[in-house]
Amino acid sequence: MKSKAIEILNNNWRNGFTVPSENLYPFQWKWDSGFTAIGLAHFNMGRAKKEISTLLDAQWENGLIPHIIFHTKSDTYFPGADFHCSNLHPKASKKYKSTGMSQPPVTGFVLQELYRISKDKTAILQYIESVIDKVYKNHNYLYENRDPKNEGLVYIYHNWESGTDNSPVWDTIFERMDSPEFKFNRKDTLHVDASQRPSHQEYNHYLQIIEIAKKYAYDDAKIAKHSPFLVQDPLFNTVLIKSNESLIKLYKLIPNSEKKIKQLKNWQNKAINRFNEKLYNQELKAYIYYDLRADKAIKEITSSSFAPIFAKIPSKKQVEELTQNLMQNFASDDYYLCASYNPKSSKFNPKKYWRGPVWVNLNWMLYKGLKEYGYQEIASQIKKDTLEIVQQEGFYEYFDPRKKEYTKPRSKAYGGENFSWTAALVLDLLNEN
Ligand code: 9WN
Repeated sequence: MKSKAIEILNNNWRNGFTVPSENLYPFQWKWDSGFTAIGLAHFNMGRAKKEISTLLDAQWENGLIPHIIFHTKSDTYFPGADFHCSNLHPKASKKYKSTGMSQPPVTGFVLQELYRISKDKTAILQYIESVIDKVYKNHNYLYENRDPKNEGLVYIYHNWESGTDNSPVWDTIFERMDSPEFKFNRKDTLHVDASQRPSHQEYNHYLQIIEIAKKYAYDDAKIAKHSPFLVQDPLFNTVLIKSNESLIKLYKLIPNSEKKIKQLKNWQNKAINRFNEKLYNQELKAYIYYDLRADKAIKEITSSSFAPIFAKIPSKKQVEELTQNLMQNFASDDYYLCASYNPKSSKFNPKKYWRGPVWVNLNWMLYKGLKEYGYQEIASQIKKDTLEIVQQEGFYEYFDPRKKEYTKPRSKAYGGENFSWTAALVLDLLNEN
């Protein structure tokens, strides 16, 4: 399994960065890049560093790190750079074409992972010193521009920023939108069966939000005022909090960092308090989402509802409730952990992208968090489930959570094949003692 994972990462390497999956995703994606670097670090630290440096090189002058960096031309993906027109923003990268949105800010905790994995702590710390301020600048951008009410929680303005693109959570937002019918050719469904991808109507909404952002030249304050999609997402905020914590730990190893540590701690305290106040739902015993445009909570349980375990956000009581919820509703004898959407809901679809399938990056985060809290048994089950489905089906993008499907001969793995973060994170799990 290890050698296959390395082979995939080698094949997906493109002279400076890794594509998530050949043809389906032919560019560099922000959170993919971070997860992939963790895998690369196990066999080629130079490449792991280069992956992160390339990503950070595309940072905008205002601190935003874009969700896609279009390094090369490719006609196998839509929408490309020509649709996004991110150069409408005066501080967009002049060097690279990119989207005008971001993705979960994984880079901070990824640097800490590189430090953990590296055998040469002096060399890796030297590297971290050379890039860490860019990551800090990215967090500063998020708190200064994505938190209009100064709550300590940042918003996302597009479902693609969440990374969990077509989660049923966004349905109520799209129902309120009156998006036009765009004329475009889907490219994703040339590579993957349409039953596993978002619908055409969903794409109309995705494109419409971008059109609105373009109308305001990707200005954050105007987006906050006018975007139909404006959400405090538990996963995005969890990742930011986890990365804050990592930056604090790493800056402690770097001289003259007191001011930044102080600022990070301020962000962190405020964020964790508000997160628990606003996003923990006592009745559902899970973290939920907040729709800032409608000014109300979206009470849905997804794998992101458990993600705060990764950043030590829940109290002991909350983590106990969360794990009970996870085991009762998402595990049982019938499902592999962890479905991306509540399997007991009528909208659960075990094949369709973020509406049900298991994703390895979410499993990896849950595994790490549960271990830290001392929930060794559940953590081990997540690791075992992850390795079992990949072993049986291959390094796919997402997997069917229904165990009984695995007794049948046809494929239970969906989306892109030879998927980079699946390979990278499996490699990390396999290299653990
Ligand atoms: C849009 C690259 C990305 C992941 C996302 C995943 C999918 C893109 C798409 O692929 O999204 O960003 O075109 O469907 O949902 O999490 O980063 O792997």
